[in-house]
Amino acid sequence: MEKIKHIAIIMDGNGRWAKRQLLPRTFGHKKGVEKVREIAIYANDLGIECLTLYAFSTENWRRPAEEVNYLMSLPKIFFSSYMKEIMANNIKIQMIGSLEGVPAEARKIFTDAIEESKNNTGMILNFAMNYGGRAEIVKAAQQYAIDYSNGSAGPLDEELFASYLMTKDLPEVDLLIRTSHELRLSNFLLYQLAYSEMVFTDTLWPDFTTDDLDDCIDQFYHRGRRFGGLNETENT
Ligand code: V0D
Repeated sequence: MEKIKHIAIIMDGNGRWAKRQLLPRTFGHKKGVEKVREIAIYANDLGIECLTLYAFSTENWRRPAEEVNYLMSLPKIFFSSYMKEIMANNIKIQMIGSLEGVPAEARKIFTDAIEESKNNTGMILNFAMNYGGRAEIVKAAQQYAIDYSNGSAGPLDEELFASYLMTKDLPEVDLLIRTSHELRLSNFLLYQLAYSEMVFTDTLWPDFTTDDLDDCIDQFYHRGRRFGGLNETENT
């Protein structure tokens, strides 16, 4: 079985976790940030090439202003607490989606972290920020149409189309994990998840541990991925 290169996680359940402890939702997000550190360091130690985290969706803007403001303060909390450790672990920060609408301070913290870590050669810690899968596909189609009409692109196939996506330089997503028992994709990585294994766990993101990540990875290796073809035990 081929090695896992790319894991994507929808980090759901921070609000629910806080509610259960009768704490404000922001406490759940704060705890969620600590989990980003723990899981990223661990995934890098495992030799995972890329970890994509769905941090903030285009739909999250509709939450109460107070919560959105708090979410916008998280990059500062995260990078001021952990950037040293990220650098010491040779982790490279990247993002997909857009920083449009993000307050200037948060945007700068993010772009500085990307710049500072750009020569690191360990795991890519890729934040999906303001990301929407349909918007990504539409944008790719628009850009291809422009390139085709001015002669700079040839006929379209799957590989060429993938080169118009924001994940163009990343390995295929092998495993998608969604925490907090929501069984939806919520407009995340629609094109990229075509052949991914998916693990949905009841664990809330602030409770998610390195053991839970091991469990998800075990599930991946215990499912024979067939890409629609036949595997070794099913070839008669
Ligand atoms: C903690 C899921 C938004 C659980 C959601 C970098 C993990 C909340 C952002 C964010 C985090 C805001 C502005 C920006 C980039 C990202 C974010 C982190 C964690 C750590 F420019 N939510 N969020 N960033 N969490």
